[in-house]
Amino acid sequence: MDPLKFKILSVKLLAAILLFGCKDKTTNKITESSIDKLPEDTISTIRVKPLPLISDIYTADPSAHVFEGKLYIYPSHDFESGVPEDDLGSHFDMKDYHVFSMDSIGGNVTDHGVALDIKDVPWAGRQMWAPDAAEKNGIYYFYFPVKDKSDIFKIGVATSENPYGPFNAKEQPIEGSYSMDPAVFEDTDGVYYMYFGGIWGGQLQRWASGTYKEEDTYPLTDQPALTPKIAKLADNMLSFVETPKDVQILDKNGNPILAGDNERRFFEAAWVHKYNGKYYFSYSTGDTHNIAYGIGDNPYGPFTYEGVILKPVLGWTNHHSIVEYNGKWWLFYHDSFLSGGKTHLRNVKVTELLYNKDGTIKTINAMTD
Ligand code: FUB
Repeated sequence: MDPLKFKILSVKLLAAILLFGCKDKTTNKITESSIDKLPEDTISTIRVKPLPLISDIYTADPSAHVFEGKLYIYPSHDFESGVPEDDLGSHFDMKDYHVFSMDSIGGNVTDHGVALDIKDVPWAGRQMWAPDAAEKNGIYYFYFPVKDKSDIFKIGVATSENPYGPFNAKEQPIEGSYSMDPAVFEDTDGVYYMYFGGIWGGQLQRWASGTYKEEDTYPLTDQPALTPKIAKLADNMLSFVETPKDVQILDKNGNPILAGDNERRFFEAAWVHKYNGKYYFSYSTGDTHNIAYGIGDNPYGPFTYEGVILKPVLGWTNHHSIVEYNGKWWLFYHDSFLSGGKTHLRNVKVTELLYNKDGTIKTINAMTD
C-alpha cells in the first residue's frame, strides 16, 4: 500500500478506537478526556447527539447562567398559536416564559412554572422572543424582547428576588432599546453590558438611520453588514448609561464582514463569554444557520471572526448560550427534534464545548440523522 495512504488509514483507525472506547454510553457524546487522548488536529468537528432537556413543553433560545450554585435556563416558550409562517417570524408568537433549573448536567430539570406572562407587561403587544437574565446584589433581572403595541420590538426588564421568578415587569421598555435577543454579560470587573439586535423579523434594519423607519433598509452586499449593538447597563440594571454602540465583527485582514457574506455575517442571537482573558462574541448567521464566533480584547470589540461553534441544527433557527459550570464549558442550544422539524416548535439541548490549545473552539455538529 502507498505509505501515505497507510499513514492516513492508521490515524483514522487510532481515532476510531479511542473514540469508541471513550464515548459516554448514556448521552452518546464524546467526553473531554477522550478528546485529550487524540492528536490535536485529528478532530476539528465533534459529532454529538444530546436529547432534549425538556419534553413536556416546547422551549428555545436557552440563556444559561449559574446562580446560587445551580444552572438556570431562561428560554423562549414555543407553542402553536396558529399564526402562519412568514419571513418576519410571525409564527414565533410566544406569550410567556418559564424558567428551568438543574443541579447537574444530566440531572433532573425542574420547571419553575410561568415566570412572566405577556398580560403582565403593560406595554407589550405580541411575540415574546429570546430572553436573558442577570443577578446583582441578590436581585434577579430578566430581560425580554417583545413587540410593543405599535408592533415595534423593544427590550423590557422585570425583577425578582428569586432566580426563577416570578418577575415583575417595569411599566415601560428600557429607554433607548430596540430590536431583540438581549444578552447580558457581567465582566470580571463587575460591569454589566447588554448585547442585542437581529435582522429580518428582529427589525434591526429598520433602525439603520438611528430612528425607527417602517421600511426595511439593508446595506448592499459589498458594504459592511449590519452590526449587533452593545450598551453598558446602569448601576440599577434597569437602563443604559450610553447610546447603544456598534459591535464590529472583522475578518482576519481587519475588514468588516460584508452584508453579502451570509456564511459569516451577524443575523441574531448574540452571546458573550470570557475565556482566558479574551472576549468571545458568538451569534447566529440566520439564513446560513450556523452559530459563529469572533474573539476580541474587550467587551466592545472589535471581534475577529474565528469560525463556527455549532453547525446547522434541525429546524431553521440556531440560538445558543455558553456557560462554565463545575470546571467545564457547556453549549446550550435548541433544535426541532421533538416536533419533527417544525421551525417554531423547538426544544432545548446541552452539550460540552471544547477549546483547542490556541483558544479556538472545536466545531460541533449536532444534526440528529
Ligand atoms: O425565538 C424567536 C426567535 O427565533 C429568537 O429571538 C431568535 O433568536 C430565533 O431563535
